[in-house]
Amino acid sequence: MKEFVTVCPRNCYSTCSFRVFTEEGRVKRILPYEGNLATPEGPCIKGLSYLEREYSSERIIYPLQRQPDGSFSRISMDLALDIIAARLAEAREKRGPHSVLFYKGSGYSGLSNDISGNFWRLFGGATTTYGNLCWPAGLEAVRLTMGEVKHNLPWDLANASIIILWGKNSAETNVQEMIHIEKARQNGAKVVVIDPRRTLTADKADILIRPKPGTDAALALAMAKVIIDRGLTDNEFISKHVSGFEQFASSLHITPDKAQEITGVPATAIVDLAVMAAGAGRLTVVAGYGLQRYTNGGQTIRSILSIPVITGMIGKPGCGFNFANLQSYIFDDIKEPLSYYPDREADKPFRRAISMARFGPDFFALKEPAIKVAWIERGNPVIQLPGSGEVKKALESIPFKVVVEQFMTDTAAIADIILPAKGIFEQADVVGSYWNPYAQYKPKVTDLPGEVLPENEIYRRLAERLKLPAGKENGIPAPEDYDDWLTERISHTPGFVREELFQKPVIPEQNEHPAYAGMKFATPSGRIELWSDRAVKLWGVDPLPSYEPPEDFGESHLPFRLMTPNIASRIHSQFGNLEVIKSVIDEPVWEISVTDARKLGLRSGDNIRIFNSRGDVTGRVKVTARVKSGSLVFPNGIWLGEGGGVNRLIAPCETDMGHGAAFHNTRADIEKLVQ
Ligand SMILES: Nc1nc2c(c(=O)[nH]1)N[C@H]1C(S)=C(S)[C@@H](COP(=O)(O)OP(=O)(O)OC[C@H]3O[C@@H](n4cnc5c(=O)[nH]c(N)nc54)[C@H](O)[C@@H]3O)O[C@H]1N2
Ligand SMILES: Nc1nc2c(c(=O)[nH]1)N[C@H]1C(S)=C(S)[C@@H](COP(=O)(O)OP(=O)(O)OC[C@H]3O[C@@H](n4cnc5c(=O)[nH]c(N)nc54)[C@H](O)[C@@H]3O)O[C@H]1N2
Ligand SMILES: [Mo]
Repeated sequence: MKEFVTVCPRNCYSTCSFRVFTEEGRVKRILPYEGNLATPEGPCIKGLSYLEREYSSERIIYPLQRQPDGSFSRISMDLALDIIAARLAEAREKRGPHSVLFYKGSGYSGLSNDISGNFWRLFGGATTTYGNLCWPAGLEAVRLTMGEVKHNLPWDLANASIIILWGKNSAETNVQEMIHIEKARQNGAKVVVIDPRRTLTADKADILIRPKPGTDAALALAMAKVIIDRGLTDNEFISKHVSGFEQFASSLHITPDKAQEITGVPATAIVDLAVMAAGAGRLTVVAGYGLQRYTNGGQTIRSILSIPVITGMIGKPGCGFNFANLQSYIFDDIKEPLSYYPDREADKPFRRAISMARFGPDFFALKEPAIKVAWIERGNPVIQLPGSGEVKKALESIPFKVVVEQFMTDTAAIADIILPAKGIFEQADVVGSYWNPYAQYKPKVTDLPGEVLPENEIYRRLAERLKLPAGKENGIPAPEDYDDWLTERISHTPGFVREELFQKPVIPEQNEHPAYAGMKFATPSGRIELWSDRAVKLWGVDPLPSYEPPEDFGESHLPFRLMTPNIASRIHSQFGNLEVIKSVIDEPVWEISVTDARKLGLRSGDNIRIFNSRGDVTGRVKVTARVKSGSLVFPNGIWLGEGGGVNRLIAPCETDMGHGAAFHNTRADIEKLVQ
């Protein structure tokens, strides 16, 4: 057997390294790779499932064309590309390049993703999306405050004396982090989870605090008030490195009693947690992404971040604020704040952009040119975007749609032509991460099956047909030039050497650990900014961290808040179709608290309809003590045919900063269906 070290390219914190063994060109075995200190125990069940995923009989490995009766038939790659090129040429000629929509999701991470952008620029531009479904409110909050978004190495958690997992469910979404949390516990650390749900992570914690969804800023600001009122701040750190502390301190009006009213957390617990955090010696706050998907999400992250800041827990081992570590996140330009802005200077001639979070309404508000061709890759917008009912209608209204996919997803199902997408083992790439500190090489391990082409070759062949100058020099390399292109691309990223990176995972030489140890903050003042003029200027929010109740979009009368978190067995809408995953999970259910179930006469297994002004879905109930009264919980990423489609209920609305999606603001009601 041949052995390779590779990496999982999914959009996941962990970005696990693992070893693969091939025999006769086929992957036979997957084992851990201990050389990556962040993920020494190897991948989770999803990583192991690549043995099935890549060879699944359901994988699309030939181009498919929609027939008049709605079914799909196999066509040759040449014919598929001829048809697509003709439609692209026609749209561009008649209405200009903005009549083509280029939509990319988060399904694959790697430097090769650049190539798509290179093609569309060469094409003359396209209509694209701005913002991001995932994390931008939090990224922007950290950037406003600290200047950059980074944190200590994952295994440094073992040095903390208190870890607060604030709205992060590591046991499901960053399984590898639990290794380091467990080490910390063995070293005597206390682990606190703050989550409205009792998660699998909470099961491993010492303390669970359950605020009402969307109220964490009130909790954090009350804690900051306790810390300041009791003189538990690090005054030397503040005077050297923090700006806006005086204004921040005098703005704090949420007392623990008031916070109890807002959050539902007992005032005594708030005081205890504040005193414990400030006295920890080494406090690491690990904030997740769920709690910033609210209309107050950015301000919530700024409020939580104020706690390690005023206690001086920055730039030291075992300390810090872990939201994202972009020090090895080398595969796109997300470090560049301007990339969030729809009118980004460099892109102006090329693109017209609509908000990802408001895709449906923005799409229907587009003026000339109307969208005539859509190109969708790496994403499943038909079920993953908020307001997905309208999104589906919008996409269906486009006369010609190309989807580059591995499986017959709900988005692929509305395509006119599906082009098969490459698998994880079939092309070399370099994968960064927002948690794992290593940049990692992903070697080509097996050949492409059927007529699958990697995106660079799809684009190169299309460029040829459109008489566009593709080639390595224009960032669309032919297969034989691809490795050179990759090497060249890496050489643009400081801190990486090809030879080293192609051999083993590499921590970039400029990786700062502990993060901010040099006490340099790339903010306008060069200090940590509790007061931020940019927050006002860019986003129109309060210059200081503050609490605004989450919006209810005129539906405060609906009794339930909808929570749609991620689960261990999937990455969003991926993996759930595999037999190995199906064999270990139950059907998705709507979790409801015991109190609410009693009130409504519901028992586990009952069928319900969940509805609000945007639509309805039906599903089965599970009554559980893990959910708070007033919450309804259903995972995101479930396919329509499996009873998913929860995003139909969700308002297409942006977060307060960063152009994120405020998924969790949604309210809904339920009714029991007669069995
Ligand atoms: N297995 C698996 N791993 C994944 C993913 C996956 O789909 N599956 N997705 C990857 C991606 S793209 C992302 S973005 C990350 C996301 O992973 P996380 O950062 O963990 O985010 P979520 O699962 O969205 O939410 C985390 C927790 O926030 C809680 N929460 C929701 N609202 C609030 C609130 O108002 N206050 C508080 N305190 N907590 C709240 C939820 O109950 C949930 O338990 O995971 C990555 N890793
Ligand atoms: N209600 C609700 N909705 C949510 C969220 C939530 O918390 N609640 N979370 C949001 C978040 S954080 C995220 S990140 C998004 C994720 O939503 P998306 O970005 O749409 O990601 P996935 O659902 O993972 O779908 C990615 C698709 O890419 C395909 N793919 C994989 N590899 C390749 C490749 O190499 N090439 C091509 N062309 N395709 C490939 C996969 O087969 C898969 O169908 O969902 C968001 N939606
Ligand atoms: Mo995400």
